[in-house]
Amino acid sequence: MRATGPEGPLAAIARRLARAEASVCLTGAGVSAESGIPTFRDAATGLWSRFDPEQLASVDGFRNNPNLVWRWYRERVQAVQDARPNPGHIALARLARSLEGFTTVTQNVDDLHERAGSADVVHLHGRLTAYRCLECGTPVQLDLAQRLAAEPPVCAACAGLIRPGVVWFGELLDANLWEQAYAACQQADVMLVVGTSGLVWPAAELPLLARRAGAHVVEVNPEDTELTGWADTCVRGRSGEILPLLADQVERIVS
Ligand code: BV8
Ligand code: ZN
Repeated sequence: MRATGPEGPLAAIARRLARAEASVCLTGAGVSAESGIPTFRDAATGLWSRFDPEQLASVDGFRNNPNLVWRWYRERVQAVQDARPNPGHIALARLARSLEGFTTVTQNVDDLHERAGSADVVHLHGRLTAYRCLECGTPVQLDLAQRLAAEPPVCAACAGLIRPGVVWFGELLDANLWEQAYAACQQADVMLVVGTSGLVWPAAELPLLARRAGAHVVEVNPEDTELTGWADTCVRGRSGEILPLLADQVERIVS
């Protein structure tokens, strides 16, 4: 079912969520867009608009030009530092408090879900706050000054370069996190898919898995995406506008 305005299907989605035994939300860069964090594919401001993802978000890219890749991440660390959770992040934390068995899975590496109050967020693609040695894998804690340094620090144990703890293209996702996300989608009665173009695999497979396991899949996005075909309901609009309305409706039912 497609809907143009947010007021249409939200009551029906809220009722589904309220009676669901388990529900899951998959978010992408779009949920952080209204916090001022550029998405990847927005032509004008998109992070990729100036660079090729393989050139930046990959081991080879980092090995070939560590300072360029480090500075790209430094830009994002600063942007996230300056950003605040938007009403969309806050609404997802509200839903998690109102509903039994609500799991938040994100492709984002920022911590805006956590800063909005979401707990146990499954970060499929890692986090900007985690760092480790490219060579020996030793995890390192970096303070903000170190994360904003002009060049990557080096490992105390082996003098290898320190890299961001994110999943780069061509790298495997953490098996445990993938298992958590997979299980949440298999068990979900309702799946919200918010702010993702559905272009990056295997995360893009999750809505399909949920649907095949019987979930009602809801897409929240201003435009059609690769995942629109798998959605039962499409709510066209910005997450910062739609999700608070949905959380209001759910809170009215469950309170
Ligand atoms: C892997 C961390 C096994 C780093 C990221 C199968 C088919 C095709 C390709 C592959 C495949 N399997 C593997 C691949 C290769 C690759 C891949 O998928 N490539 C793509 C480009 C085709 N996948 C991998 O390499 C994965 N690893 O599969 O391992 C393996 C191992 C070896 C060899 C083969 C396989 C690892 C992928 C992880 C990459 N790391 N991030 C970093 O962040 O720098 S991906 C990165 O891009 C993000 O994490 C995110 O996942 C993705 C961006 O996607 P979105 O979040 O959707 O953002 P986007 O800008 O695209 O869209 C924004 C959306 O928001 C839009 O729809 C827009 O309309 C909407 N929006 C805008 N404003 C709002 C809004 N929505 C709501 N409200 C708003 N206000
Ligand atoms: Zn090392």
